[in-house]
Amino acid sequence: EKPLTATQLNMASIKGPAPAPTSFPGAEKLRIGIVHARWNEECITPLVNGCIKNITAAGVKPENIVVESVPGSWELPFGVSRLISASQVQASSNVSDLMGATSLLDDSKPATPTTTGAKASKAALDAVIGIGVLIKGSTMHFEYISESCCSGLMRIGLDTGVPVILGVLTALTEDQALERSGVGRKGDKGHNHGLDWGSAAVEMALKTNRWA
Ligand code: DLZ
Repeated sequence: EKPLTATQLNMASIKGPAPAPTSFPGAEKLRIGIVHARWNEECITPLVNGCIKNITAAGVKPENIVVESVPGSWELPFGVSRLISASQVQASSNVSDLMGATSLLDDSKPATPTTTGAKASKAALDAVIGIGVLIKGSTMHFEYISESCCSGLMRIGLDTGVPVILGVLTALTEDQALERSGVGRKGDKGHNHGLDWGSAAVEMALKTNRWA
């Protein structure tokens, strides 16, 4: 029997993950970090929101999603690395001042402590997503930043044992980036890859805890 074609399956492309698990028992105990670059904000905002949508849909509490920003994708590995180690230090102390999801894309607000005091320590982050959008220009910047950023994020995951999700679009054109952010152009919104990154973070966090 012949397999169904992509058209018969009503899919525009064969690319992308097969459906993620639909139930995530234990997700309510997880803490997930998101570090996003601010370059190409038209794509960054829906990508971050897509992540948050699927992380909370999986059962993670909104107050357990920490969102921080860095200037550009070059700074993502540093930001992710520091966020992981800060969360681990805070988990072993009694102060917690990592910002909650309400700080999304609003660096004008000071970092307000979510909780303070003797019982305030929070669990360390179980997974972190690094989100950036790189769009090829006319110089070699794109190649250098893409390679360094992706290999840096991979290294942090392997070195720390905390899953790091690659939420970096390396697009050759603006249209490619918009399509992959669920924004699109000319009526076709494409697909928001942030949704997949959110699910991947929860899945990997749960599996890492199980494999500990
Ligand atoms: C400089 C730069 C350029 C040209 N393009 C992008 C981009 O498309 N996406 C992105 O996230 N960041 C870009 N940056 C900024 C660098 O990542 C970095 O923030 C600066 O070089 C400062 O270190």
